[in-house]
Amino acid sequence: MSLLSLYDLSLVGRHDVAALEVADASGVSRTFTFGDLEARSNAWAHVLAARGVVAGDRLAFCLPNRTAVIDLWIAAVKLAVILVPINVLYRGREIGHIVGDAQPRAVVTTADRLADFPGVPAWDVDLLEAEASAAPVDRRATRSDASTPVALVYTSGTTGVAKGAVLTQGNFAANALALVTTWEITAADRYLAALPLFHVHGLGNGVQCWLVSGCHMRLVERFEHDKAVGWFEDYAPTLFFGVPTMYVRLLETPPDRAGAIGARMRLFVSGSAPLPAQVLEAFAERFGHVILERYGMTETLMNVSNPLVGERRAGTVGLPLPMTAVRILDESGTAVADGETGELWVRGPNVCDGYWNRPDATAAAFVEGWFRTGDLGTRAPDGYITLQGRRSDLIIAGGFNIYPREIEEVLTTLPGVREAAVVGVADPVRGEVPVAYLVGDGIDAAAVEAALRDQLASFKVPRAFVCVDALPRTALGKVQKHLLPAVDLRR
Ligand code: MCA
Ligand code: AMP
Repeated sequence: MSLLSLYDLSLVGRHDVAALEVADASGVSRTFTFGDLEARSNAWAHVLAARGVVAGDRLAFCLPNRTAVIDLWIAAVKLAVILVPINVLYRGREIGHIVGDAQPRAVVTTADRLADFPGVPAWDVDLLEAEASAAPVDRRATRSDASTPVALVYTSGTTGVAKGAVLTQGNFAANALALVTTWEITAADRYLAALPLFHVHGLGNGVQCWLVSGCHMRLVERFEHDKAVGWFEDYAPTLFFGVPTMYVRLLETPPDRAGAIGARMRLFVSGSAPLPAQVLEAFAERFGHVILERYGMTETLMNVSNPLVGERRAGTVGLPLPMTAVRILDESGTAVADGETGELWVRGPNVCDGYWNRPDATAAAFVEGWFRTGDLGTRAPDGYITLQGRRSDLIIAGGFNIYPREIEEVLTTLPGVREAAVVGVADPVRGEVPVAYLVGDGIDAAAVEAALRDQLASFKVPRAFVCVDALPRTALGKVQKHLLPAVDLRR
């Protein structure tokens, strides 16, 4: 429980200050002050209320990064509405699950995707924007506090079924205050926002640190590795948050240009997936900055971070953030000794209250106020925490999470496929990519791939399909994925 609500923190007293620059798809740049954003979000609040949206309603969005996501977010805070972000890469099956579970009042999306949300009203974002441009701009606010839910963010469980983490205004406020303090983000910073706003890395860390610090933000529609260097040169950011894949891509920058970018930067932060030590080292060599790695989860926002001042230790995620407590426990719930591996349990005002509609999953994940992360780690005698993998077989590709079980379930519905096992294979750019092993008769790999592309987000489609006679199993029938034949995925 936190004493702070997001509503109290955002947009206070900086109305004349330049806040945001957004390049639309045609490359035309628009700029806004915090006062503009206050007025725009008020107008959006009027528009949504006129369409019947009330406090406590869920309202989904499936949008690339654009100003409307910011307007929607601030308007949702003002109306005490619960936003449900949907990954733009999701397809029918993934969308159907989220919409069925969250029961949103509507989904805000682009005109080309209006037909992708059966059973729920789909609202064209351009129409809403046009309505907002003619709406009143006086503040229309519903009383809310730290305990008011503001986002329902779906994250896959070990069962392959995504669960909605109910995140409150207090969770986001506490997270932003911890990060702004720890990473010393001030109004003088310039933040280049290239992370998708449908995940908490971009939304919780990026947008909230921007609003709370009052710094300047440039929002791009999505990270495009062939344009990224140009953005750094043109915008001259001081702050960048990314996933390891983005840093791997940035290593392609010629040394002289990388050096010039590094000279103007203050801080590069990485998270969402492990940052390989050699990437950290190569990046330091090229850009003159040691990337600051931190660790978080959708359910908890950020938990642990390397320090701004002091050693940023390669391969570790650093020390618990202010207000967050971390315990490392063995299977029996006893604290392990320094250097021993155990599961990370966390507690703090950043941690969500539970899962939407899932009292069973909530009860399993929360024990006496502590959240069981499912991540395994060790603590060094000086406090630095190193992640050592997970209790489940989560695959992280480019910072997007993939649960093998979900892909295996789809695979076994396809003609000829009797059994399937999906594993993560190391990839130099994405970190890991999925590979499928199939048992069956007359399997047509191209048809299997096409069927998966139709049903699942593109990053979940296995990079290779390997037919095997049988899956290696234990005496109890559990698939021994580590015994599957290796596959060479050289690019
Ligand atoms: C990727 N693609 C996208 C997007 N991102 N399409 C639309 N919008 C996007 N935002 C698609 C591409 O069309 C392409 O599809 C494929 O993904 C790879 O694209 P490519 O340009 O080759 O990208 P890349 O250079 O490999 O980089 C991928 C990426 C992306 C931009 C790094 O993976 C990404 O945005 N990752 C961030 C994920 C994230 O924010 N995670 C945070 C989760 P096709 O395959 O069909 O060609 S929150 C979390 O984990 C916790 C809380 C934490 O700790 O942060
Ligand atoms: P999500 O379900 O998208 O919130 O992903 C959260 C998971 O990403 C965590 O439980 C970790 O397994 C992983 N993760 C986040 N940050 C890091 C990091 N710095 N290093 C390794 N894994 C990470």
